Amino acid sequence: IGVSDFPDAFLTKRTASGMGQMDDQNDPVNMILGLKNVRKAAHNCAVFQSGAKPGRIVIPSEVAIRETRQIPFEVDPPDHGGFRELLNPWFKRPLDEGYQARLQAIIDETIDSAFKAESLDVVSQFALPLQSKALTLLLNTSMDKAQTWIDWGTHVFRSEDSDLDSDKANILYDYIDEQIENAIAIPGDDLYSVLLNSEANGKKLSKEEVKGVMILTFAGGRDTVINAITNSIAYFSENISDLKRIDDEPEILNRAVEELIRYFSPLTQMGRVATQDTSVCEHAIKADTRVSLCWASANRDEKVFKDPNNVDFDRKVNPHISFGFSHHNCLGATHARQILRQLVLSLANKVAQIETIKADENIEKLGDFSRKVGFNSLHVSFKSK
Ligand code: HEM
Ligand code: EMZ
Repeated sequence: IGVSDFPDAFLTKRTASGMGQMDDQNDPVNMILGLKNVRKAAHNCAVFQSGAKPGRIVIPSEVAIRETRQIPFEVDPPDHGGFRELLNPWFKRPLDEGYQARLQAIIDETIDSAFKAESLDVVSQFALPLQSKALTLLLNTSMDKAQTWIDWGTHVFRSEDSDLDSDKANILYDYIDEQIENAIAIPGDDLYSVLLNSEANGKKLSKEEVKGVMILTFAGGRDTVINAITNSIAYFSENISDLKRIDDEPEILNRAVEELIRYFSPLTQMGRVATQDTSVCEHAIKADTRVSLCWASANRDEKVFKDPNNVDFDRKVNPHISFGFSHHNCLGATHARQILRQLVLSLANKVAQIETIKADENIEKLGDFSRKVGFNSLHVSFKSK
């Protein structure tokens, strides 16, 4: 199959019963596969909670390697709302002109160095550095911090050898502790300092709470963004006419990016813990067991999307839930969308051709399901116009 194909792993189960099952570290997960039911469960946070034990709603569960609660991700309403109120304005900064100009400089530099190389691995030499440099804007820290983050590799909790790498996770925790101490000693205008001097729900944030926000900011926006960038480049390598079309009709840019994000669904699923016996799709769910909201399956739901397996930049109505739905919808979506919009437009302006040389697909094993989520490496050669 071509590098730009991202098959729907959930079709059979979704159409047969609307539910799937997988085991994760001897803790079963009932996967909700249809869009309507995923939305309903995401909205019903009293029955399907996020604030169980830290790490339990992640699949694979991170209970064994993480004690710090990620904020606002592992907090339920009403406290969740107080944290969002504090964080929302900061995470909307990508809409500022100055932010976009600085992001453009990072993107231009990344594309120009790709033209200079005869070939390169998009994951490690394009998407990872771009994601890390762009993150300095979101945190409002200096650009020289990016190199440390690039050296951590694609995922901060997973490595080549292990899905749950506590040594790797500890590097991130220690780094954040150190940055928090620095911000206490010499306060600045970065996210650490701002959070250390803020209140949510009527209380000053503790160091542990600031750490919880920062772990999430590093972890949540990392492999998701890297996969979205890499997969878009894989797509355009086999569909260069779609890139030309964006150059000719830039007014379709935002619609095109939403369609790519729907099609790739960079975050496959996220869990919840049932607070009581309940049911989904006539399927019994026991109290204190996990369900998953399977965004990737919902985004191919044939009841909602016509020809769901086609990338269609003319799709006018596109209610995808790649960034989640309801209370916990993605706080980093403004930043992620801004990177993808500016990147895709710049590629459309500058690139004549992208030739794929070698691809190593990243296949997630989810019980009986196998899902292509991105690439471990993707070697390409860029030709400029
Ligand atoms: C939440 C996807 C990029 C930070 C979520 C959720 C999804 C998601 C599906 C909902 C989780 C749930 O309901 O349990 C994505 C995708 C991204 C992306 C597909 C890239 C294409 C980012 C970035 C950041 C970020 C760049 C920040 C650096 C967060 C945070 C939450 C979240 C903080 C939790 C919000 C809350 O609990 O209120 N994301 N994300 N994400 N994401 Fe993202
Ligand atoms: C968690 C998660 C957040 C988790 C919205 O998603 O992203 C995963 O990649 C991390 O492993 O800890 O931050």
